[in-house]
Amino acid sequence: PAVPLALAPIRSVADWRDAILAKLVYALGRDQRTASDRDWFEALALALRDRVVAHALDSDDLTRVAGHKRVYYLSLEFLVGRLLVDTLTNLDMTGLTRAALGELGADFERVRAAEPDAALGNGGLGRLAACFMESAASLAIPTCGYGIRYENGLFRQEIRNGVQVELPEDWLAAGNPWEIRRPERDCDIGFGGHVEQVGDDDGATRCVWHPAELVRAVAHDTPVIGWRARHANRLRLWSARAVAPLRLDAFNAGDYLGAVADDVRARSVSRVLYPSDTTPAGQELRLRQEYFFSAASLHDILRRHLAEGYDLSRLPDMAAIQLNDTHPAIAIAEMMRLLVDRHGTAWNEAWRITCGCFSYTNHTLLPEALETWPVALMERLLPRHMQIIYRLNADHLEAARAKGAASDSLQASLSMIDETQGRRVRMGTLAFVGSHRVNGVSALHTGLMRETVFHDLHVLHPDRITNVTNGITFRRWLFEANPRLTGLLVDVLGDAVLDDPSVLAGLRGLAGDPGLRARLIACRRANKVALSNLVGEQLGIGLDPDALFDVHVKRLHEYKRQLLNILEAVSLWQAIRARPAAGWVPRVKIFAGKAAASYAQARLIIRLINDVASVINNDPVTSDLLKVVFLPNFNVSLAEIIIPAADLSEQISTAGMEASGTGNMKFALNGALTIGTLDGANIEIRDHVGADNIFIFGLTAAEVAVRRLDGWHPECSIVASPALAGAIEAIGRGTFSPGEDTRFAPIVDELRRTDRFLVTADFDSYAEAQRRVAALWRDRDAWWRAAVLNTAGMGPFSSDRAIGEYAEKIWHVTGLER
Ligand code: 26Q
Repeated sequence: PAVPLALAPIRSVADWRDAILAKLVYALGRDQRTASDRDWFEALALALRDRVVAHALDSDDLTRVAGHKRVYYLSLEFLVGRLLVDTLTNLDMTGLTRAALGELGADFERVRAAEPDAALGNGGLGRLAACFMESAASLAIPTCGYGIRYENGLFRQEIRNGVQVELPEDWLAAGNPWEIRRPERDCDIGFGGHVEQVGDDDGATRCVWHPAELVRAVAHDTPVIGWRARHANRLRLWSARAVAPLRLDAFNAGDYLGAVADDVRARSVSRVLYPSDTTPAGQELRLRQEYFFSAASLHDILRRHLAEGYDLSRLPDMAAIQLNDTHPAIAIAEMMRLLVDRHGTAWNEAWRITCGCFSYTNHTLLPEALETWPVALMERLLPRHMQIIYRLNADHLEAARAKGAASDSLQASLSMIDETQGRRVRMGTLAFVGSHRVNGVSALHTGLMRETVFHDLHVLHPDRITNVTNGITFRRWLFEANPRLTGLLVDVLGDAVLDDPSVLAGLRGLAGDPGLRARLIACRRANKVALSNLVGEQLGIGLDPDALFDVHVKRLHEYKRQLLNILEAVSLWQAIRARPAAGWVPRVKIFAGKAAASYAQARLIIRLINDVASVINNDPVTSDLLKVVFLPNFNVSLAEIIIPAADLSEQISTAGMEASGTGNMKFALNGALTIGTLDGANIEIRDHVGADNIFIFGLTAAEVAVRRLDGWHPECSIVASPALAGAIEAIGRGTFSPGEDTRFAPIVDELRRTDRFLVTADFDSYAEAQRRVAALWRDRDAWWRAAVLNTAGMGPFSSDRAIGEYAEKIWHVTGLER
């Protein structure tokens, strides 16, 4: 390239200080003497963005010149959180920035806190996408993430009188200094209308779709810099607006609302993130979101491919397109439409190209969470895509018949159209059939995919399903969240631990080292003091940093069984009250997490936790021994404070229901011990940290399946367990809802009558595991030995390892060499 793209490195604090100040004055028009923390954050982010953008341009250029394959990660969610410290860490500019801000009279910690937390995701799936973006950049794999730039991300949670209240989160209110508008990348996306048949009518020949409505997709890029600034990628998020935002004729006639009505309707597409994780909403707006961003992204991918001078037949060599769950599965039909209708590609060749590019990650087996769309809705909103799906389905069922899957029941189960509850399109089947690889997110989950939901498709395509166990980026979840532990690890293991997670295994030989132990204890204690201060400020509850911090933070969902934990807390409280001097281990039970607004039972569990907390925390008999805390508004930034302060990590889902979990990895990496079921990645964590260093309890996935088949009754478990019966009875009698003993009736009834998530079945086993926890806690040496062995075993759970596996097994791409 003629222009040197990479900026000269910053050599001194003075240089960097002046660069930040220049942004404050010239880009923002603010005065140094009156600048707020937010102003400084913006100035700093803009100065950093210059440097990251330079890297991104450079990386892109290199990719193009080398003719290197690119990865496209399509995800309706990117739960990125704050980007400031992430960027500073990867550019190795944190120390410099502290000093520069100091010279400018600004405080680094307050500037850092002024950045809003970008919550464009619900939980695990969205955070996985964010970790993957960071790892792909760190491994120099040319990758572009595509998603929606929601105006309102996940709601802000307040707790009022124990009840969850949802408030809109306005993360863009003060502008977003990280992103760059890319008007030259905008494109128009159609909806509705009719299809003009050009050839014969089997759906396999060229058609012209005349949409009734167009929505403009507006591109915004956020550069993503990798570890040690090796490479930079971009996250391209689309926002929606009308093609003609203002109807002047209506405006001039005095119809001010009518003049902008089209724009309001168009903008609704990128207005808000669907806040229901795992329970599909089923509304038309969701399908519009899915198609809107899939179509804009594919348009962009094909445009780039053609602009770089390649033939469409070479697309599978140049582009790997990963579907993060079925949410973007409509992209498969859109790819066929673009190839066949727009570019005149023959049907079979178009299908070869499509399957060669696409792969699909499944994140759940819950039948109610597998997306299906009513055929009637698809026909109305995406008529050409519905035709294409019918034709793909006919080809697919014909191929199945040829392989012997000819019976009516097999054909019905394999079909892309579900005829059992009205006619609905099975997006999971479309994604499976149109992908060359389909992956689960943990070994157990992948096995269950083969055996259950995708069994028949798996028999048809036995090499398609593969496992890639999830991972987390150690930059954010260790280096940034826990600088104390990171410093200690570097002291003990050397700088190599920063670049190679397998170096962590070197800790194993030091598990009994008293010097290391003392330093680990000091570091954990400091993290616990920091969390205690936050709890004191936010809730006015005083915590003892020497108590065992027992932490359960994640989305509220019945299968994640926060209810099991709070029942055990109630029963523990009753036991302490009965024998206050029995030598109890002081414990703080910490909860945090959001419930989908429409999920009544999950909201009620939040209320129960808060109501139990107010009774227990005000009981003078138990006050030194047991506290219960519910921290409101769990998000990425709060997780970064909570996780390094945890002693015990609660991962207690009903076995077979948590596809992987990634919080489990974050805690164990930071040295918390896990109490958990044999579910998702817990199993692999046990294998790597050692069965003696994790508290496993409860039914296995196979035993859960048997129980459900046999039709067990929760009353048997309750009668057999006085501790459980006592806890349920206290809740039912209004101990935690004085004057309103029916408040928790839906919970008590569910436990006594159906107990779909086997809380009662696992209660005694869980309580027994908690006693093992307390026993080990008393043996300080043994506890810290186990803690060291947890951190030591977590190398394989780096998202660099996960991305390396995707690159090798699924995308067939390598890192870019410099
Ligand atoms: C679907 C349709 C309509 C509206 C919303 C949705 C929707 C949204 C989000 C469905 C599911 C989700 C999120 C799912 C999720 O976070 N799954 C988690 O993915 C993690 C990463 O693989 C796993 O570790 C977790 O086990 C899994 O629960």
